[in-house]
Amino acid sequence: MKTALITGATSGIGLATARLLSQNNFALVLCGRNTEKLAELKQELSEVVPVETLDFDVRDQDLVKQKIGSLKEAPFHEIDVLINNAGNAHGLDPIDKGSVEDWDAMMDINVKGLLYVSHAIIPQMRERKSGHVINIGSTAGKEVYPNGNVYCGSKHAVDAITTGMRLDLNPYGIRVGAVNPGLVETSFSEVRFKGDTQRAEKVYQGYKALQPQDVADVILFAVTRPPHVNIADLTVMCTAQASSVVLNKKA
Ligand code: 8X3
Repeated sequence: MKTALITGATSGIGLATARLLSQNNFALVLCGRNTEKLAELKQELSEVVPVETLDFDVRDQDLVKQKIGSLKEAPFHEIDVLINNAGNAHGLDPIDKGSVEDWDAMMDINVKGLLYVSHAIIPQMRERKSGHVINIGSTAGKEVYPNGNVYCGSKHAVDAITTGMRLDLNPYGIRVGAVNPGLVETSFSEVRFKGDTQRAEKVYQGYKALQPQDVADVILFAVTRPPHVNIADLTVMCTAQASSVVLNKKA
């Protein structure tokens, strides 16, 4: 049985991935900020596989280190698969009108948070000369769209960091890849628009967006390939979407 650690496991893509991996015999370390949801999830999924939960904000470097360092018992002490999923968007404003707090949040969570978690786990993978890291990027990491500025910047950083990780960890036989989703119907837009539910709902109206389960299917595929196969970079969009800026709402 392999052990997977998932950040941002209490909602959206992370939650769907946790459920799907539990059905596919992965022991799970589920990480998030919402302790209540983590507890519920532990109760639900530990009926199927061993589950441990860690509550931390990926922005808190010391806490990340401490919580991940507390995983001492089998099967949680060796992380075979790290899924760096925690991330979000704050605001959708032109660069001259953006808020510095929003920029900080996106860079701190999407970029630095991913690095803190990776920093806490990669050494054990290197020591064992095995492991698999999946970073959840975005189509926004491939293409910049109007008003996406800093969010797209953070996801472009994830894209570059994924390549960097793959290069640097190659000597140790550690697989590194990215899954880059386009529009996925989650609380993503509600967070981006700070609880403006109407504006958030509009993002997904008039076409069929990807569902979290669709992305979880892709992640499962990536983490269940034979040892000599590494899905290095995979972009997934809904059929209605041709790029970050071309969306056929009638499709
Ligand atoms: C989420 C997709 O198009 O809102 O990363 O940037 S998009």
